Amino acid sequence: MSERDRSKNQPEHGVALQERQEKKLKRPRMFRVVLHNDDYTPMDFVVRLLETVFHRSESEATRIMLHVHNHGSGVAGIYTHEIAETKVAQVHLLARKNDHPLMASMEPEDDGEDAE
Ligand code: TYC
Repeated sequence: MSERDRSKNQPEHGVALQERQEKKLKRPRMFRVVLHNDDYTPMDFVVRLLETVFHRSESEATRIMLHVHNHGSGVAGIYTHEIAETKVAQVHLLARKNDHPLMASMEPEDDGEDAE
């Protein structure tokens, strides 16, 4: 049983309880930003994009690019809905500006809660 599950059954106190009850604090839903392979976008363009838009190190960026190249798609990063949307838009803008067909999409992360 996870720490989070255990803590559900235990009394909270002080500010934590008050915030949870009054402000309904919940973890935001998170979304994977997925890059898709194509035959034309240069590998070094994808690596630079992973470094600049997704703040990946050169070795992480290279690993992710090669994963996409070899498997068809791969996760560039995991963000809240608004940030994921912005990242997808940035990928498409940068790609089109440079005449590359690179595609990105977003998909919901499992929230880790059991089914009701
Ligand atoms: N397959 C591309 C090539 O061989 C490289 C590439 C990698 C393209 C990842 C898109 O999301 C991508 N030049």
